[in-house]
Amino acid sequence: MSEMNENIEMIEISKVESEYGADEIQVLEGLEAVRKRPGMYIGSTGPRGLHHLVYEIVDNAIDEALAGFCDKIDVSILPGNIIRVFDNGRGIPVGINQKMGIPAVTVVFTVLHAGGKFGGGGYKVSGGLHGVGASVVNALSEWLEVRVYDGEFEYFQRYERGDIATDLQKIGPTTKKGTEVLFKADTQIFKETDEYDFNTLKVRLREQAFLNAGIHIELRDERDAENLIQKNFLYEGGIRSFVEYIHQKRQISVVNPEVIYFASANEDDSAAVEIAMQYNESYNELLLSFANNIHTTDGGTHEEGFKRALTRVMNDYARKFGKLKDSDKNLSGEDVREGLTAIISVKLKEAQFEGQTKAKLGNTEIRTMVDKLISDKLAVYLEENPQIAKAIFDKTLAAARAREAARKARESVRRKSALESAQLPGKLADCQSRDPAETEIYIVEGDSAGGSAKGGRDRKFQAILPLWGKMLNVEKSRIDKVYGNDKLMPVVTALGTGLGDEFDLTKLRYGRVIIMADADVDGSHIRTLLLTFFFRFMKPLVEEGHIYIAQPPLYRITKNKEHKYAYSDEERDIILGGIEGKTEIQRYKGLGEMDSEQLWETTMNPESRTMLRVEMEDAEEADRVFTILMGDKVEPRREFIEQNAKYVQNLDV
Ligand code: TTJ
Repeated sequence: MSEMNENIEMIEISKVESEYGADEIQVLEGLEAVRKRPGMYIGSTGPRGLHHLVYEIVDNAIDEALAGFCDKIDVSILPGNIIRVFDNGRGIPVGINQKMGIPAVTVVFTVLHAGGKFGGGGYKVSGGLHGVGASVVNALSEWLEVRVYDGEFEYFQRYERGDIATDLQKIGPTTKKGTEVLFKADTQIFKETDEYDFNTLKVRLREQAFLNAGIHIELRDERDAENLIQKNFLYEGGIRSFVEYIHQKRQISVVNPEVIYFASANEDDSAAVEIAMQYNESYNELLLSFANNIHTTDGGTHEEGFKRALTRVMNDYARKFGKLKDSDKNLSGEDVREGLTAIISVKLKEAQFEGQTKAKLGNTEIRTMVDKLISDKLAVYLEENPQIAKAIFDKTLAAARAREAARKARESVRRKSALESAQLPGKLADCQSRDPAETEIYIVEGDSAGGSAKGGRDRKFQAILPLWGKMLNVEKSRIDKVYGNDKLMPVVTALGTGLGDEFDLTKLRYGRVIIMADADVDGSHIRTLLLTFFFRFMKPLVEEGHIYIAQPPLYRITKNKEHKYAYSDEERDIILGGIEGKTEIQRYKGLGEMDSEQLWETTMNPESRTMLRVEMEDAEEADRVFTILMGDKVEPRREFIEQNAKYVQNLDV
């Protein structure tokens, strides 16, 4: 202990104090901008922005791992929602940065847009380029502490709301190596919440571990001392493991047993491409693309190159080996991607992100590079593995035939509806207004509930469509089945948008589409069916927040002919606790038990009702959820129900 104390010395910065003071003013101005307009730097000050802080810091540690100097990253949520990130790399340099005249580590945390690239090293390709940097996190933290261990000494500095609170201190000798950052998000900025969601961090860090093969990321939730949670992610297989994981998680059988994997780098190592792909028995395509470890949700040149080359290689092969006859049409892009899960990960020096959300890759050289990789390698792979090629082509050719059948079905429906002059379904009780800004349609299961809804609605803006007919499990169906389905077609006609490739949101006849079903197993089934259907074939409806779930009450509590309604067991108990004397409790088993007036009052009147808006935080996650919901396995369905609250957010409309 005493030995340690002798070694503690303050870093001498008095010499540069005056210069430093001048720099400081500049620095403060820089970070003030972040605090003034946090949204510009982290997107939002809601939960998303809050979690972004963690990603931003972790990105720096991943950079160090990509540079080859670190193989373990620890991320912990500590009590009080303090985040700790540690990497066992070289440690952020503590020497005086020539340009700024202050320690490099201080520059990293106090100068806007300073990356982690100081002095030698220089990464070939680096992630984190999208990052807005550690200084932004610092600016938006009530406090942030950094500890650097360079194998000889430990250093420490603390900041408060971006300001230097303690100058860089040399704490004492150490044999440890690495960088540790602790920070507490500032509740003056994150007014909505400062609480981290373990699952959100888990999903993101797992993804990063898949994208960076061999990096060990450990996530711990230490907020509840009695219930410590820990997850470890380390995938030697990288994105191959990612594809395997997706199929395992969704419990879909695969067509080619081994994930197909190709990789290449260009000559000067300024760009690298990796692709992992595997076909499965479903009809869904899942293409995930990343540039510098950033999920490019809007695709871009890497996806374009992949799709173009895949379609070409598959057609060339099909022609060469007689899978297609001369008279057959070419396979379409959709055909060759049906049931395909593919991950494309590119890393490049100067990634250009385009579009409104900056989630689309723009570098044109990447299109060529990905195209070439697939052209070179996939053709060879298929020729060398004829068994696998056969399994894949059986599937692809079936997809092509089904698409042709769907086209015919669609045309026949069109012809019919042209004859019937696009008649609305007979059972639809339409509303008077034609303005989607105010109209809503209730899709109601069951004829008696439909009757009550028709009687109780405000016909000016509320339309009612009772559902009847046979259930179709859309998860297991292609679009051609939908055209012939007597339960779903009235929904399609009533909404007016068309579906699939032809979906047109501007034709939507009602601004709110409200699913109203019983709070029992059958009701839950119809809700799931409709949600899956909307997700699969009318995705923008979900994305743009047009889908709602009505919330009918579970109980009616009566005292002296006065009624109160409870929408949960909890609410029932609260109401009962506040009433003295004799009460009568009715448990509603179905919507049909309510008369028109009750249904209006409890569930349909915008003044008094509560509805859930279906949110699609993340299409990919939602897709997974829907797949699991409609699968046959019981376990993942239970898991979904436990997490359900995440996707459906409470909303008073
Ligand atoms: C830069 O080049 C010289 C050796 O150190 C390199 C560096 O900056 N490494 C580094 C930074 N490792 N870890 C970080 C880092 C880790 C965390 C958790 C947070 C931040 C901002 C940086």
